[in-house]
Amino acid sequence: MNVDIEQLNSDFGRPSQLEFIEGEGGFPFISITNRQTKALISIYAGQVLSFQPVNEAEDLLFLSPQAVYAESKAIRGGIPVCWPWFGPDPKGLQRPNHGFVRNNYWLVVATETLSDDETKVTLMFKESSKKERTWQKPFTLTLEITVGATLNLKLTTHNTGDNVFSITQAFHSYLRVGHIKHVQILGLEGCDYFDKLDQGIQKSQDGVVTVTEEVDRIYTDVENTLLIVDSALKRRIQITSTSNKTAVVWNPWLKTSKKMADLGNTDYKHFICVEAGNIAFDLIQILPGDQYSLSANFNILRE
Ligand code: TA6
Repeated sequence: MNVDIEQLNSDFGRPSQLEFIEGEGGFPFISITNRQTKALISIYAGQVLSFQPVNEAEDLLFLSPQAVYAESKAIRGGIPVCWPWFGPDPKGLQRPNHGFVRNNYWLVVATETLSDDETKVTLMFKESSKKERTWQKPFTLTLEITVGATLNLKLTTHNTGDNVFSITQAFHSYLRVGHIKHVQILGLEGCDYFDKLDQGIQKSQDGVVTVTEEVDRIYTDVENTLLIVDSALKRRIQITSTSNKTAVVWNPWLKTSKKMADLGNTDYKHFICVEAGNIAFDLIQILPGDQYSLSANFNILRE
């Protein structure tokens, strides 16, 4: 797709806060700098790639140095949006894992300077944006990204057709950590989870989550606040979400990382995916004319 960076800047640029630039692979990126934070967003995939408050030495997010920036591919890292299904194609039609909006272009519909401290970008994904022809439900999908002292995402699905449809979805956030062995995830204690690495068997979380091997779990009936305690970077990441009952914890560890061309063999030590979403049985039905919003706020707390 041919995107005119100059035109984007003239239509949506925000002097001294927001600029469109040519990013990796020629993709148009949105570069934001305000009094609180620096951030980078890819219009392709509608994906936040970087968010770094001014007083933070490290980014909130992990972005793979080996990420591939090419049409039809997903970008490894940041916060991919999984929609309208999470995980493998629910119909087994071999459509892409995690849906089709993380590997297509979105549209910029608005940018706002909320204050010297806060900048907002609104992206939209419409039926016409997709190459996917097998999911024929009339919809619009809006992603509002607010970049300030914290990062706020709101994903709204609008059913513009005459028939009900169902979705699963998630913010597949790759959170940067100092070292995976010094990470604890708080807020999932006592929750049940489906262990995707053990035939989807349902298990119960005993105590806080620590990661010492590959994990891929769908936690159910989760609290809306999760805390990732990183004693190596001496910080905590608080995720506060609304409208979701499920969350995923994923780390590929060494063996699976080795099979992934867009991830270095030892990168798994430096991120944990903690993903707020409506996943598996947390299927969301949207009636004609109705809309549904999933939100997540990411806040770095200093020890
Ligand atoms: O969120 C966890 C997960 O669904 C895992 O099963 C794992 O495969 C991961 O996402 C990455 O998926 P991707 O399609 O981006 O390679």
